[in-house]
Amino acid sequence: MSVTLYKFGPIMGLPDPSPFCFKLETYLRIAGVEYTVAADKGKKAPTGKRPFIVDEDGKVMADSGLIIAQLEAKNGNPVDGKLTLSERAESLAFQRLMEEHLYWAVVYFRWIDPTGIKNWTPYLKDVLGVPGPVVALLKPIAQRIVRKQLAGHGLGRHSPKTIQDLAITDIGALAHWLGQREWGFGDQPTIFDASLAAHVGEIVSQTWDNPVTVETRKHRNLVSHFERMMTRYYPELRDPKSTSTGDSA
Ligand SMILES: N[C@@H](CCC(=O)N[C@@H](CS)C(=O)NCC(=O)O)C(=O)O
Repeated sequence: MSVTLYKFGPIMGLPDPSPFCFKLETYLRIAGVEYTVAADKGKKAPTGKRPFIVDEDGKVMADSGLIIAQLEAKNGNPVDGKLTLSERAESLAFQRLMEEHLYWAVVYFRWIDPTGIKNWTPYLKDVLGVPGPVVALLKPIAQRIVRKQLAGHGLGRHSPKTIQDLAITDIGALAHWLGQREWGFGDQPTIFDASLAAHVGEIVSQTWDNPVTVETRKHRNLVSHFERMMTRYYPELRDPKSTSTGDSA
């Protein structure tokens, strides 16, 4: 089985600026699902969000979590199959923490925080897949949309300091829970690890600092986990001479 993956594209030493694209691609690599990254950047996602995939039968699937659930079911649960129901519940709860809460703080610090948007702007050409002059037109529109999304979520109604503190609290909980374990559950990475590496990676690989990046980098266990995942699943990004894209462990 081979699928076509629609994502944004590599940036800041990461496979993608979106933690959802990063998580899904990592899952594909953990599970050994063959995939190609779509060259066509313009194709619209059914939900309007990336990632999405098209399978061999032309079936379009959207949302990283739903795609992973479908691929897991189809292939006999190769990645999370060994987890107990209680472990799956923990994994899900932490993914929700990262994806439905921590993620939005990162969005705030990229798109709205004045230092963030200043440093984020040079990447927009690649992220949005448009020429430089179009970025100038799209940036205020994108910022307006993001502001609305943050207000709708609720996080954006807080002060920058509160958003920062909430994000740091999430990171602290993740760090405390992971402790000195190599992986979230057992002796192999699972979907939880794909999600953790993606969210921590987006923060610690950011090319500019803010209190959230600074505090996150202090959690050496989270940084080491991210680096372990990168070394194992993205050797080509760690060592540009390597061309492998699979599990190199
Ligand atoms: N729950 C979705 C979230 C995907 C998502 O939020 N993608 C963002 C990038 S990080 C996106 O495509 N945003 C474009 C937009 O909102 O217009 C998933 O897990 O795939």
